[in-house]
Amino acid sequence: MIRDAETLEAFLAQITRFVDETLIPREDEVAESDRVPPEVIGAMRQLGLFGMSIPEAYGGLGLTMEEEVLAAFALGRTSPAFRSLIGTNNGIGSQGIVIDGTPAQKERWLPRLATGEVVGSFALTEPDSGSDAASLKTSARRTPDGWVLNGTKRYITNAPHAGLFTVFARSDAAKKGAAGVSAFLVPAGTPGLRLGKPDRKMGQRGAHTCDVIFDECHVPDDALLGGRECEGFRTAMKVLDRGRLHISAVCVGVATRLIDEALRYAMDREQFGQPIAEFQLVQAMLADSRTEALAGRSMVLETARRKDGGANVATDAACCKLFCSEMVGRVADRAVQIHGGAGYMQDYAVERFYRDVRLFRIYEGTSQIQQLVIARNMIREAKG
Ligand code: COS
Repeated sequence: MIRDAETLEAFLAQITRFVDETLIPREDEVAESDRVPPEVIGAMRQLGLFGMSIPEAYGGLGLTMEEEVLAAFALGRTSPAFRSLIGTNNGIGSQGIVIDGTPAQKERWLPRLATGEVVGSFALTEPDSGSDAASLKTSARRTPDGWVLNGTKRYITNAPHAGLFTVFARSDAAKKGAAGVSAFLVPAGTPGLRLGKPDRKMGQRGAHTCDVIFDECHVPDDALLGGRECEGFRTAMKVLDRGRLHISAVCVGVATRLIDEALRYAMDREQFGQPIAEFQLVQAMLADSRTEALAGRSMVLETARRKDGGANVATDAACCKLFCSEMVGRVADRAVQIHGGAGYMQDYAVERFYRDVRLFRIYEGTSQIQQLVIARNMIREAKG
């Protein structure tokens, strides 16, 4: 439900201009230096990009899901490292508070997350708990005035920059699996919280992850998200439903960029006396990519609209994440193929994107977890 078409159009045009004029020209620099320049972060803050999904009452733009995916299509046209920086504040790093936070927690954190003054991070994964998120071992022990956290979180996006961590920990050891998990809001700098070394990743240079280690880390009572014990796992799942739709939209945006790169190259590059775009086998790759990107775009928009209408889209968000992340992998592969030897060289953007997009099939739930969620929900619905 787009509330104001004219304002939205102006906002999207602004993002597109920013992507074309500021972000795309600096992609190589970011990949080489492994760092997004501070002035670019400043410009992102100015545009309100950190607070797209945070309600207006707390200083965000309060975009609907449909508006947010349209913005993500536009932002996806550049290096995912830029999007990653604002990704957690719009998604997994803020939505737990938006969905389940107490009024005081919202007041305290959302305005600063919306401006980007604070970067939010989502600490769920652990060394021994990835896809099986409910098996997490980080513990939360009750004290007279709060909780003490112990454990290690792994591959935590934006942890090196984060001012706030939403941490999932087992607060009731007697309850097995998901039932014993609570969520805590832990500010960076809390004694007992420290960061591991930055991870050395395959791609998405400029976006950073690392371990977050809790060693007798004491937090007060009001750090418990929503003030409710043992609700953490459900919160995590709700946050991921929304996040999966956003990531799907980013995949569509990246696919659009890759298709542009492949088409431009195919029209310029001549072999056998003509541009390779004239060859039907190259045309087939271009056409398949365009078709799949359109399918992805359509399913993301449709699901976002249904979510805005109040529907439960857990299954369809998983369908979108499954299809769009796999789709952009195929599109990136074809883009490299169309570039031939050049596609294997770092001088061409497709080489970098090929590595960058690999992560989409893994984080916020692997493709196999999406399949599991979809099929389980189908069976559940059929049973009534
Ligand atoms: N919305 C709200 N609640 C949900 C939910 C959703 N989308 N999905 C599950 N829940 C609830 C369930 O209803 C259940 O609550 P009740 O016991 O009150 O019924 C609880 O959460 C546990 O759910 P479930 O039994 O399905 O948990 P499982 O351990 O069997 O598995 C999967 C859940 C595998 C789906 C989950 O662990 C998962 O998503 N894993 C991937 C994690 C992930 O994406 N990691 C990426 C890192 S974060 S970037």
